[in-house]
Amino acid sequence: MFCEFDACAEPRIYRLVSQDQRSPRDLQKFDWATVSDEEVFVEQLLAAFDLDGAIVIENALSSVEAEAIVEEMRPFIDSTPHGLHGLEKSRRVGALVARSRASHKAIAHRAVLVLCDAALGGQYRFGNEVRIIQRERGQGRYPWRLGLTQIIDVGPSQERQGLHRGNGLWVHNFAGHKLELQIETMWALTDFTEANGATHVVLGSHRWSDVTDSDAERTMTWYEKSSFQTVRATMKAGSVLVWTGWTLHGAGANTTESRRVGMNIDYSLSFLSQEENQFLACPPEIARTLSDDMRRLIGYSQPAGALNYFADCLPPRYALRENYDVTVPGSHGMNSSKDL
Ligand SMILES: O=C(O)CCC(=O)C(=O)O
Repeated sequence: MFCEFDACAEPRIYRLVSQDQRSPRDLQKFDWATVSDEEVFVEQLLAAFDLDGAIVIENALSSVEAEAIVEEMRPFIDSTPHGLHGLEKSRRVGALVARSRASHKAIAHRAVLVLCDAALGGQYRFGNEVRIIQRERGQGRYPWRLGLTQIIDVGPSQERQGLHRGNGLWVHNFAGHKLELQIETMWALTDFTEANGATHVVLGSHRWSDVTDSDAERTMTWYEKSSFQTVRATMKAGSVLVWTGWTLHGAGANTTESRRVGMNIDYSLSFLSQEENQFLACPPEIARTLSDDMRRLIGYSQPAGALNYFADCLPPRYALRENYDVTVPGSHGMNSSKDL
């Protein structure tokens, strides 16, 4: 997702890269259906992800599971106007956690969560730069959580989206900070082809000087439609493209008569704002029906120190208690701090 609010409206300028930084390679694809040794698989995923800033995991869901998500979301998709976010022939529909139980398998998919945990929790690319309060530099793990859930339904005649980096979202310019801020995914819920708008990705762009060096000479906008060489995330329904918040990417043009339905699920560091407010998208009355893991993943947790408490210094799980009412004194049921 790219940011669309005023604070980010001014184009950010970045350096044109030389031709030799543009990669002629294709996306590296991994088949989840054939994994026998998960540890080796994850090592390979991480190595490719580190090199290219994007990978595809095939068969992460079955086509039936992908279809079930579309089916559950169909009434919401069909009642959403086109163009709400600026792309005229597309529809974007969120709140997947609350609206589609079938989406939960994708949102909490083991392969994706393991990658997120290494990239965001462990900052495996920048480990020595980890600066956690009251820890030695390079020590500890950053908390992370779900940041966005969104069906991206690209209709016929939709033009290509400008190339951009997800990390343009955060208002603060993090270029040069050596921090992985978010991991983005695009699930193919229908087959993605070059003709129907498979996502464009610029391999290796997460390592360009405009993101690694905040003082790099800047001559190019993040959002500019550019001539950078891209690869296309063509994939069967049930596969998922995973990329870093620093990787240049954008939806392709749809020149077919059918719709390209994808599901964009992003994960970000817990001390950054969620792009899609999960507490509104999945309010307590729905969140309390979810598993503990899903509750934590969407943010009903106090991941570190005081971060994310509410009301009377309460951890968010209190908001999920059946009888809790923030306007009723004492409904937290605590007599002493030991009850927390
Ligand atoms: O739909 C796609 O393939 C990519 C969408 C995207 O990158 C975005 O909106 O930020």
